[in-house]
Amino acid sequence: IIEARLKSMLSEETEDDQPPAAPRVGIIMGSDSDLPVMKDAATILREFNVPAEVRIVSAHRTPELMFSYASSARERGIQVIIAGAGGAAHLPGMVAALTPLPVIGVPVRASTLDGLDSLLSIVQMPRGVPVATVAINNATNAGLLAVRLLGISDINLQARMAQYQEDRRDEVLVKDDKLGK
Ligand code: RP5
Repeated sequence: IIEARLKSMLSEETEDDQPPAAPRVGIIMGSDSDLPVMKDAATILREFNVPAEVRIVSAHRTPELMFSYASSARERGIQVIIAGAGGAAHLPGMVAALTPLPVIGVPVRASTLDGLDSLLSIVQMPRGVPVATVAINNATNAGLLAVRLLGISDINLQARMAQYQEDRRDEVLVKDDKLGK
C-alpha cells in the first residue's frame, strides 16, 4: 500500500515496470503520515538510480517489527538506513542501536512543537550510538547524504553527486545573472 501511495506521489517516475533491484537504502518512517515528508528521500534516490525500499516501522506501535527490520537490514544487503519520525521520535536512535549500518535521522514536524521535539529526540543520542541528523522535514538532504555515503565505494555514484552539485551551482548562477540584468 505504501509503495502504491509513494508511486502516486512520484507520478512523474511511474513508467518503469522493471522488477525492482535489491534495495541498498532502507527508508523507514513511524507512520504513513510521515510519507509526504519522507517521499523526498525516495525522490532523490530514484534520481540517482539507487534502489531503495520504503516501509512503515514504528518504534512504539510495532517494536517487534522495528527490532527485526533493524537487526536483519545488513544481511539483506541494505547499506544505509534513513529513518524519519515525529514527536517522541525514537525510531532512528533505536534502529541505530540495533544495526552497524549508518542511520540518517529525519525529524518530521508532526506536533504543536513545530518539529523541535522531533529534532531533539533524534539528535541528542548518547555517545556510542550515532545518528546523522538532518534538518526538520529535510528528507531531501537525507537522500543526498545516503548517496554520498554510498559514493565512498562507488565512484560512478560519486561522480554523479559531483555533477548534481555543479547543476545546483549553475542554477544559482543563472538566477544571479537574470537578477543582474
Ligand atoms: C510518530 O508519531 C510518527 O513518526 C509521526 O510523525 C507521529 C504521528 O503519527 P500519527 O499519529 O500521524 O500516526 O510516531
